[in-house]
Amino acid sequence: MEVKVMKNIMHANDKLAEENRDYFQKKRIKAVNIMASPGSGKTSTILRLIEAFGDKVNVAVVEGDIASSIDAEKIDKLGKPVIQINTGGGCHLDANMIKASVESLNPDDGTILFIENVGNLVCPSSFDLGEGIKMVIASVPEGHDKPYKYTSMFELADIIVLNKTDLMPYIDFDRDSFYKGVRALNEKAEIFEVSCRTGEGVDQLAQWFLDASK
Ligand SMILES: Nc1nc2c(ncn2[C@@H]2O[C@H](COP(=O)(O)OP(=O)(O)OP(=O)(O)O)[C@@H](O)[C@H]2O)c(=O)[nH]1
Ligand SMILES: [Mg+2]
Repeated sequence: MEVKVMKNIMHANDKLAEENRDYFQKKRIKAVNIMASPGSGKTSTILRLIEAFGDKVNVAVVEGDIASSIDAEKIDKLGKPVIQINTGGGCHLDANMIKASVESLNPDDGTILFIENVGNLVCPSSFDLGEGIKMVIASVPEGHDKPYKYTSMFELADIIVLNKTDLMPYIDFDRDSFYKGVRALNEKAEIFEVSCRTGEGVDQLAQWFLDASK
């Protein structure tokens, strides 16, 4: 019985995700589902990318958190359209939440829509939002073993960002092991190393998004 209920939930979500995907395609909106641990640098990466894009592309943001509007306020300060979703305990966003957010944001054609999912490396990977790009952010202080432990995240990613590279000298992070773990699951994902603190690597990441949104 329990399994049946879960299947129904997933079916309903997938149906709405398909509707979102159609809408994004019609409007040439690049929706980016950003998945990562709490504190890995999801919001920092969005802020850096907005800065790097300048006026080259329209950006809108959906912020997902269990509580608070802290992240949305940071985006708002840069003058970009943003909606904060509070899941009230839920560990992931779903397609219905994105549908409602997009109806309210009404992004222009060609917008890059960043969707910051709730911080964790498990639940968000199971829920299709209708996005065109899945971005996973890992950060140096989390350790190089994350791809070995949280496989589905890394398996599904179109793009992987390794953030906080400025901390590399202080952390026992084995870069080769990290890459090996990622590549065992996912041969195709683009991997970028960045530091949102120093800005290193951000321009290359921004260019990837500009190319992807053409
Ligand atoms: N040293 C260093 N700190 C960083 C970097 N990127 C982000 N931080 C810091 O890491 C902390 C968390 O960054 P956020 O961008 O808020 O992380 P998040 O993934 O959005 O966090 P949640 O929304 O709470 O899940 C902040 O104190 C940032 O200043 C980086 O490249 N280097
Ligand atoms: Mg955040």
